[in-house]
Amino acid sequence: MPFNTKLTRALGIKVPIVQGGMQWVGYAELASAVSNAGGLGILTALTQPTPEDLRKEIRKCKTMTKKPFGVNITLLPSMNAPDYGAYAQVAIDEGIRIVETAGNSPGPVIKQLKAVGTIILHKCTTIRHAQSAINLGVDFLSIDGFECAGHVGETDITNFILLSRARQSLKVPFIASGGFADGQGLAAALSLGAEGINMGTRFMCTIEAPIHQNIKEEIVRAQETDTELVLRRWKNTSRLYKNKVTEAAVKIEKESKTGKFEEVAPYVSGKRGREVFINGDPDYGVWTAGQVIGLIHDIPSCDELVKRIEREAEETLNKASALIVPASKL
Ligand code: FMN
Repeated sequence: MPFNTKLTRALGIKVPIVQGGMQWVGYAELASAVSNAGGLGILTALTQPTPEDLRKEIRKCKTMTKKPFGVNITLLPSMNAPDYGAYAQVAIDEGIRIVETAGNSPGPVIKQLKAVGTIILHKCTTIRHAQSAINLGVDFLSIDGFECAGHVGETDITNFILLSRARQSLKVPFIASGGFADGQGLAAALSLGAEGINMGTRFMCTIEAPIHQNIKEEIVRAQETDTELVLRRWKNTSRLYKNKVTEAAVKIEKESKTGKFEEVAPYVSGKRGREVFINGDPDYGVWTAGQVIGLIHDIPSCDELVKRIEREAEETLNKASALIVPASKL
């Protein structure tokens, strides 16, 4: 039976599963496959070198799916910040109705998008940030627990607490992000009050994810202990796949007398991280992955994966409700 949540209704999707924006992974191939499977696929704006390239990618994605898909705009601290407004304008001009925002000071971009009625899913790792985003008028929060891949924030609160805090205190619907890979997880998220889930690492390990096969096989081999937190010293903590490069970066982070970011910068270079996905060498640079990596044991198509999660979630919720029996049957 189909799911019917605030998320599925607002986005016009069948299954309450969002594929989170992923730098160097969120191309049309993956986003269209997730949307065709009944979830929400998302293109990552900043994976495209310019706003015009994003326009081309959106047009390409439209040829690959007739279903809704979204665009992620991530605002990160940077010396030479990209022109976020121009990326957002391209999304608007191309008729994108759903945008996932993440990062610092999203106010101006959210204002620009809301002015034309775009549905905004905003990612946050604390309830305080969620409340600020609500004041900006976002439609859904995407609550990112400490288990998640990428920017985990600085408070280290896992989803078991964070989701219930969201349920208790937020006036806007939310989805659960970080640590989800199966239908049992979706059922748990719905039970905690979420309207759906967001997955990153799990979607990297699908047939359609446009990354090297070796990296997908590395994900299948990896365990939940194989991620590492980097850049905590600079309050920009990222959960990355633990490899030779993250180990070297963390060593410098711990031992540096100066605490200058320049010392660690070459190790965490985004360019080398991108190369990992192209050349398939997991030790070539840093790449993002969540603790959920320990729950991933195969490389299915997006369609197979989404159908499986849907089926497992339904079975799990049915099994759970069968645990409640009339007192007369005990
Ligand atoms: N989130 C963003 O908002 N912007 C990004 O550019 C971004 N890049 C990511 C790249 C990779 C390879 C991965 C795995 C995740 C990335 N994320 C990014 C986070 C995901 O959108 C999602 O929130 C996260 O993966 C959820 O945790 P999970 O991996 O446990 O499912």
